[in-house]
Amino acid sequence: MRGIYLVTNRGLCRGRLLLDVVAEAVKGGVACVQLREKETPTRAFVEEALAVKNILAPHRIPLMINDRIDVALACGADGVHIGQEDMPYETARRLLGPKAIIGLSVETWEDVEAAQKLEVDYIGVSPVFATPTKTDTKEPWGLEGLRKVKAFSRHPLTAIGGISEANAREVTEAGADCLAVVSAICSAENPAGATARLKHVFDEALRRRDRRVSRDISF
Ligand code: TZP
Ligand code: MG
Repeated sequence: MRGIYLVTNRGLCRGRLLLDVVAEAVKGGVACVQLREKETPTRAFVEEALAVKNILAPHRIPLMINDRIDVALACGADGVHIGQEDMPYETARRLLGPKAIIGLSVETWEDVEAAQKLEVDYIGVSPVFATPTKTDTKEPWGLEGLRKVKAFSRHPLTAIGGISEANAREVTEAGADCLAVVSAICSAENPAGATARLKHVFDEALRRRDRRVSRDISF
């Protein structure tokens, strides 16, 4: 999976319905959506997840659920994103099965090393930059940290934290296979346009990166 990865935050949608923002992101070409609900009661979370799935499924865009394996199972999501303090990867895999997409946040170098032994589908490099959207984070990786993780890890990288149109190019060049954003889409005046612009910057940077890699291989 490569592209723009929307992580939702209903509080940052400027009073708009989260479902409308998701639908706009789809119009803009989003590659994946993670529903992240920290305070929503379980029943409402499941209902919201089913509604988001209805928007995404016709476009074959994967729906990921943050942290809650039960909600993912209940709504038939494509996968879950787990953090270092959430359910252990092995347990999540056992519950969700071999086809589920499982992403794991890495916040330290030890996390990156430990993830090498796990069959996760991607690691979430978190946070790349400090961000007001989530303040209980560890030290930001920065672009240098992201490059180091890229050189070492066998897993695809989803970069998150402070990513915007202004830095999307350098984050992609540093090794991100997905750019995960909250505010750059949820709080955008035009979420479809914002998604499309991020995707354009990402696609261009990825093309350059792929060309560089194939040049390095052929010489
Ligand atoms: N995990 C690490 S940083 C972050 C999450 C959920 C928030 C990213 O938000 P933004 O607005 O894209 O910086
Ligand atoms: Mg979590």
